[in-house]
Formats: sequence, structure tokens, C-alpha cells
Amino acid sequence: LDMEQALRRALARDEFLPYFQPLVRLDDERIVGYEALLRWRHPQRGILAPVDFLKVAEDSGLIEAIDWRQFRLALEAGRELVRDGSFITLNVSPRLFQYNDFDRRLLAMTREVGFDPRRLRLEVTEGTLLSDPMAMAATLQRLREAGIEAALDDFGTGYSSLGHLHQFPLKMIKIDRSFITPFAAGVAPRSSAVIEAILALGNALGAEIVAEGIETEYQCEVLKAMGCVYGQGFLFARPAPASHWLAEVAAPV
Ligand code: G
Ligand code: G
Ligand code: MN
Ligand code: NA
Repeated sequence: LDMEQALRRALARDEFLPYFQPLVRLDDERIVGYEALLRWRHPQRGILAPVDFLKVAEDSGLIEAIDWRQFRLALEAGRELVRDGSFITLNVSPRLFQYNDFDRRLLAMTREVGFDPRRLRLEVTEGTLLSDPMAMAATLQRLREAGIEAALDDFGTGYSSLGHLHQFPLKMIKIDRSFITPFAAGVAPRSSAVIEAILALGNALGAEIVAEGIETEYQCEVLKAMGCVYGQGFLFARPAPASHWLAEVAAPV
């Protein structure tokens, strides 16, 4: 069975599901949102992450059906997760934006599921934005008017065409973890200047900044000192099924 056939069968058997990883305020570690992350519950190999199958899913086009299934499951689980005022984010394949009814279809899904669109953010990469800037700006603007905000994912790794960013309505910019990882006690990585520039850019654009991939207390402290307000990473929490976070919220203190 080749990977494409295996993915087709996994879709038919409904083996894809969202895990959720919290986004927190760095000052008090309070959860402000949850990123939905795709997982494949493989009958033999266990829980698989996108690194194992995303490329084939993208190249074959199967990612379109996988993403729509993922969105529905994430919105259904997210309905409970966002009761505390948080939001969920969805990672969106660039392929989906090629359909000019993408925003209408997504909004229709939020209505079917009963999910408040104001509690939804979409994660898009620079590559997606710059593949068709005019159309992307228009789509993101329509989504914003319907309550759905956009987050720029993996920032710093793409085209870094800073001059173009102001044309997109971006609520949030996520600094790629490759800029965070080099920070360790006694090390002053070159990426600190990049992070400071991204924080300034975020302020200029009126966007919230999230540092991704925070794994150590030291990294958290450095980022707070730089003025970064939000973070995500294994230091705070690993991705887990929605039921894990719901149990956590419901648990007596
Ligand atoms: O969860 P993990 O770190 O393995 O995710 C790796 C990458 O896979 C993420 O950076 C993200 O871009 C992508 N990804 C995660 N979930 C989804 C999803 O639901 N849909 C799409 N299209 N990509 C996803
Ligand atoms: O491209 P995107 O930012 O969506 O990728 C998110 C991925 O990063 C998820 O698959 C998640 O498992 C992974 N991730 C989240 N936090 C950390 C972290 O602290 N360290 C590492 N190495 N990976 C992380
Ligand atoms: Mn992401
Ligand atoms: Na990212």
C-alpha cells in the first residue's frame, strides 16, 4: 500500500483527528487559545504527526479533504474549549485558498457546528499570503468582517517580504521556533535582533506576537524581557486531545 492509498483509506476510516496545544500569556501562563494540530491515529503505528504524511497529502491534493474533516472535528471539540473565552486556531493548507468560496464554506461550517466565528483564527504562512496577495488580502478581509482573524504562522522562515505585510489583516504573528531554540544561558544568539525586529513589526502592524517552540524557563524569561506577550511550546504544554484540556478545566483545584 503506498502512502497516497493509505491516506485515502485513513480518510474513509476517519482516522484523522485534532490535537490541541495551548497558547499562553507569558506573564501568568494563562491559556488564551489552542492550536489545532493534525494527527493520524494509525491502526498499527499509533499517533502520527504531519511530518510523516503531510507532503504526500499536499502533493496528492488529499489534504483538502483531510483539512475539511479536521476543521469540523476541531470546531466540534473547540465549542467546549472556548467557553472560557479562549480561541482555537486552524492550520490551513494553501490549496484551500485557491477556492474563491473558501471563506463562505468555512463560515457555513461554523454555523452548522454552532461555533462562534469570533473564537476562530486561521494560521497561514507567508508563502500562502504571497502566492496571490490581492486575493489573499480580500479573503482575509472578508473573514475578518465575519469575525475570523488571521495569524501569520512560522514567521521569519518564508519570503520575509516585510513591505507587503501591511496589506493583510493580521491579528497575530507567530515567530518561528527556529529563532527561539538557540537561546540558552550564556548564549546571545544572533536571532535576538531578529526577534526584536519582529516585535517592533508586530507593534507597527497592531498584531499580537506569539513566540513558538518555547522549551525552557530561560527562553521564556528572555522573551518576556524583550516584551513578547504570548508564547507556545513544550515548557507550557504539549499537544493533547481536546478531552485532556476539558478535564483540566473541569478538574477541582
Ligand atoms: O503538529 P506538528 O508540529 O507535527 O505539525 C507540523 C506542521 O504541520 C505544522 O507546522 C503545521 O504547519 C502543519 N499542520 C498541523 N496541523 C495541520 C492541519 O490541520 N492542516 C494542515 N494543512 N497542516 C497542519
Ligand atoms: O508550523 P506550526 O507552527 O503549525 O507547527 C507546530 C508544531 O510545532 C506542532 O506540530 C508542535 O508539535 C510543534 N511544537 C510545539 N511546541 C514545540 C516545542 O516547544 N518544541 C518543539 N520542538 N516543537 C514544538
Ligand atoms: Mn501553526
Ligand atoms: Na508555526
